[in-house]
Amino acid sequence: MEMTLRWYGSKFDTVTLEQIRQIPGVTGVITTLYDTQPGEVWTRENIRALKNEVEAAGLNLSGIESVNVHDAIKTGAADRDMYIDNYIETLKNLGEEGIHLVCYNFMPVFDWTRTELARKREDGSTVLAYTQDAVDALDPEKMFESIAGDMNGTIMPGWEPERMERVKELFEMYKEIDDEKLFANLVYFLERIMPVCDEYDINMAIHPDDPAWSVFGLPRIIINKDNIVRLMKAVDNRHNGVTFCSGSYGTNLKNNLPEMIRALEGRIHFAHVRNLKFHTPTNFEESAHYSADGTFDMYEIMKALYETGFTGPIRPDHGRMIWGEVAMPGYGLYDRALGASYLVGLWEAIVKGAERR
Ligand code: DNO
Repeated sequence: MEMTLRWYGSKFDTVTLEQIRQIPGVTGVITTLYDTQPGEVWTRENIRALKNEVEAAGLNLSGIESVNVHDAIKTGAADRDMYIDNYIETLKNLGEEGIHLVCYNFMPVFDWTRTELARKREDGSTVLAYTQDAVDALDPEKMFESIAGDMNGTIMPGWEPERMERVKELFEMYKEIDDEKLFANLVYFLERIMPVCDEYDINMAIHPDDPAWSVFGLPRIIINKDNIVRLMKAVDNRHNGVTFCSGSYGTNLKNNLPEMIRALEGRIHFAHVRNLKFHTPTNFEESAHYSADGTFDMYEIMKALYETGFTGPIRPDHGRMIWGEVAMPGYGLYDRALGASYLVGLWEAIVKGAERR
């Protein structure tokens, strides 16, 4: 396991590489080329520049989150092969530059969805939160405005203004797409990219849908054990793998997280580990990472990763906003640093406990 933090690049992040390097146990960052649009080919020069910048700060570039998948691929449009060719070119360039982990998602229109970005908790911290009632009351086209007001002047991945300007058009594109078609389009995409992943040893790691159910009537497929195991079998190649995100799969309380980790043994290449606090099954907020602050048993999650031989990067995920920090909601320094330290501590205890037995 390698502990990492997500970093948005010097142009977009309030957190610096120098700060990240000072978090005990954190040796790498997960990042992306934030200036690119889905469908564009990433050049080797740009990839190398990013890598050099990270390495000059004494950190590893441990993986990319995300190389986003163009909607033409997700909807299986007539021009999808051209976009898949571009994706393959990007993977090849990443491979040539020595990068072996790519996180992506296959969510239609909206990436992760929250209804509040600054819900106040009892201790005065603020957190991202979700209530189904708020989603049900909202016109999807207004979703962006409702999110944008709370972004603290930052641009949040998945909620880029260029993308949100096209919401109407995007909904139109997905009109005929149901879960089965989306699944078939995902399999088609994976089958086409596997040869380049095999050649360059690139682990593809699909991020689950967040929340793990359909929003605004859109299809959502990466939501539970059965579906993700089905995907692993449909394209049965180790390079077709998973980003295990406890906070996303965990939105559905029916998902047993340690059990899912065990069912995905050997296919989890990347883990996002965070906790949620539920008020009702469809009203939850993102708590501190610490088990007792939320609903999940973080020890059991880390132990399942350890026991299944997980060796990839882990990152703490969305943190609370604490100590007066102003940053991208969920992506400040302080609470993610606390989360990373806590997870590193759990891991040390698990490893030593196992070694002494
Ligand atoms: C939210 C993130 C997601 C994730 C993408 C992966 O904070 O977990 O935006 O990065 O869905 O492609």
